[in-house]
Amino acid sequence: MKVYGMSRSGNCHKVKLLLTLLERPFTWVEVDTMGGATRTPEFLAMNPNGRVPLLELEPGRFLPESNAILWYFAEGTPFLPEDRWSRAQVLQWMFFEQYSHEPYVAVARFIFAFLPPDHARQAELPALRRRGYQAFDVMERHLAGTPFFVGDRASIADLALHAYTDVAEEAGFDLGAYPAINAWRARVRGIPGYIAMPT
Ligand SMILES: N[C@@H](CCC(=O)N[C@@H](CS)C(=O)NCC(=O)O)C(=O)O
Repeated sequence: MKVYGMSRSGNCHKVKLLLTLLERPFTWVEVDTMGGATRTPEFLAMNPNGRVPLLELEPGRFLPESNAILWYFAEGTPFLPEDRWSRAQVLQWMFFEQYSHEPYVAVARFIFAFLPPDHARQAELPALRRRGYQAFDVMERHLAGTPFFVGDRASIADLALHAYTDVAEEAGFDLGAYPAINAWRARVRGIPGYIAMPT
């Protein structure tokens, strides 16, 4: 199977990390997103939404959306609990990641670390960071009372939220005032087999 991705994308790294932790063999196809490779007719035929990560499970069978891919592979593994309530909580945090965290933290990182310093989009940074800190406040409050997002072992909710949180400094965030988040960051990094996203 193939994963089309960009190595410095947190959304893509989540998938690489889970497959690595599960020791599932896969071929990584590096996609030049900055060069427009996700918007070619060939790529849009695989994912009409023009984004990575994109799983090609077998020739011609595609699944986009990082968290959907995580869910697919986590099923039946320790990274997805079995009971219904815990599974709903895993989804709760994965939706939080995609709606209240990634659109601010990941986009701030993209603008700050990938675009030229004089780019017009730099003006978006203060608002993005404000919303990013709001997401970190929510995470801090939750993690003050639990080692992982759902229960006492790492799930795909942790992998989803860790991806961009662990590189938040690249977006200009200062996480010094978030001790519970920092302890959790270290806990996730300590999962046997963990690989970090290239900086
Ligand atoms: N909700 C999607 C977001 C994917 C996404 O935004 N991918 C970016 C890289 S992080 C991308 O492919 N950008 C290239 C483009 O928009 O053409 C997911 O979680 O997979």
